[in-house]
Amino acid sequence: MSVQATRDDKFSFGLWTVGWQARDPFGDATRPALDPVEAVHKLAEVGAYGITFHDDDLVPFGADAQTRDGIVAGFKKALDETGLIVPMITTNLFTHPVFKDGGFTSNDRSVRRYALRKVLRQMDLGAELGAKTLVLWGGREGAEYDSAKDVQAALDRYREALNLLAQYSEDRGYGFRFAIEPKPNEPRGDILLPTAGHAIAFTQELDRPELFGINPEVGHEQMAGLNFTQGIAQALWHGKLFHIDLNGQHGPKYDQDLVFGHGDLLSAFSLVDLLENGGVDGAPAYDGPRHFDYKPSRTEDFTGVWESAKANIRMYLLLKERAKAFRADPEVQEALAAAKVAELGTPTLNAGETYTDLLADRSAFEDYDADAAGAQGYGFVKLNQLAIEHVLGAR
Ligand SMILES: [Mn+2]
Repeated sequence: MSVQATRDDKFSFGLWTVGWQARDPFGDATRPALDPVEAVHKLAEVGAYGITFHDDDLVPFGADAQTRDGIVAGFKKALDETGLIVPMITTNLFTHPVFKDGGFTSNDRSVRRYALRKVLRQMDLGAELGAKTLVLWGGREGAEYDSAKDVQAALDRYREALNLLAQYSEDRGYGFRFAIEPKPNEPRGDILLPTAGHAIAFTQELDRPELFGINPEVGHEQMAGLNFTQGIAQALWHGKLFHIDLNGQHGPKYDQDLVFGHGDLLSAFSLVDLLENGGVDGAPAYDGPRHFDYKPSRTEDFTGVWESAKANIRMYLLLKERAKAFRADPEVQEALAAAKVAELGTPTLNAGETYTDLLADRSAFEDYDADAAGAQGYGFVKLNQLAIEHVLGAR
């Protein structure tokens, strides 16, 4: 099947994904460092429209000003040459040992002040490159031991930090929107704001809640045993899906960061169906970057790295095509109708109906045949079988 990415597909990759040297807790790097300029050119070739990065992905931690300026200039030149954009930036508050107890929520106040300065500096660079979204992955914000962290105080400090970032963006006219990326654990034993739901609730406590949403990642929610598609649907419902990280994961275990669709394929299908067809009248429900945050497996050389980058894009486009075919199939439409899927869109009360009217409606209760309603079949299995047959290309 021929599927070709265009800029309108808005595929983007983190510099840290294709640039991952494949160090893991048990083994050394299996690949050399990747020049960010080469990453820009290669990603443009495979069909990406954007590249994203942590400050330290582009400029090594602690580099002097002259080195930094030279690297940034080279990177900008590559962006100009390829037309790639930087839709999102993020800050590394996890690699250096200074952050071993977190950035914004370290028990050590001087670390928290340093973390804020590091993010403000990355916001300056991001704004210069036209980025509109700042992702906040607080991988070190957490604890291994309940006695070691006052979680309520940590949330106060988290809020203090995020309010400051929003104020800075407003005062400088940067126009950032902020997307919190939840993860339940790894590298910390337990991470603060562990799921999409926790993070959405937290945004409501900020000074400017409308500037804060989430950046859910497939594998992170699945590590917690949660249904990713359902989490995305709720984020959309709250107006909080500011960004999305696509990858693959096989259930609750270490963070696998596989190619999108190489983990739970059926969940990937329902996710793409939601993103592409779940809006009003079947329009896309989400128009932001389709951002791949995966890791090319440690077994791969650079040929494998670029094959895996292409695989992410191809998986998304194939699933998009499969979802369109699913929606267009008359038998699926019949099964959807039999399953009353659209009926859930009808309000439970009539327009203007009050509880007094409901209490007066004998057909709703006194004369209602609950046994007959309880005996009906919904036909959900048949509908799901049709979905899977479309995923398999059997229809
Ligand atoms: Mn991520």
